[in-house]
Amino acid sequence: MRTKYASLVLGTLFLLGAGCSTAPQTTAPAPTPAPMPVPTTTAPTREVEIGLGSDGRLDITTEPFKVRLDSGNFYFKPDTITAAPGQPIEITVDKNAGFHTFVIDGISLKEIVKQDGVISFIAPTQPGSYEFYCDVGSHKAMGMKGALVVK
Ligand SMILES: [Cu+2]
Repeated sequence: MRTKYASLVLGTLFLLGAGCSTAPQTTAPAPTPAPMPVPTTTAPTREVEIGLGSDGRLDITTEPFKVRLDSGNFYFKPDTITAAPGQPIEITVDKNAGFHTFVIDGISLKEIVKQDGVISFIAPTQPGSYEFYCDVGSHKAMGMKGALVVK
């Protein structure tokens, strides 16, 4: 009984629908198809550092820039390190006397300087001069500072 009633309703709906189709049709614009999902590739990614070279052209640098550093009371030698934007930098501490740190605020770098230790970081992508210094006591005021020049 219940099934019969349901089929009757469906039949009525069908008839109503058929009736509608005989009415003059308005040409509605076809709905725009949904954009196809772009398949994600699972190709292995390789990280590269990208910056603008001094000539303004795209410069891709992957080789770390190696620096040998002397850290003493109270100096860093050299006191200027020049690197390309986004270039990996690898500082090997050749000599260290006393307890010192190597800090660059602009990139939140703070490392304890150790004899024969390596300080690795990525140069900022924004060209400019970034101060590096030792934040122990008044070492910075006594001369333990320098500049990382990114250009
Ligand atoms: Cu120091």
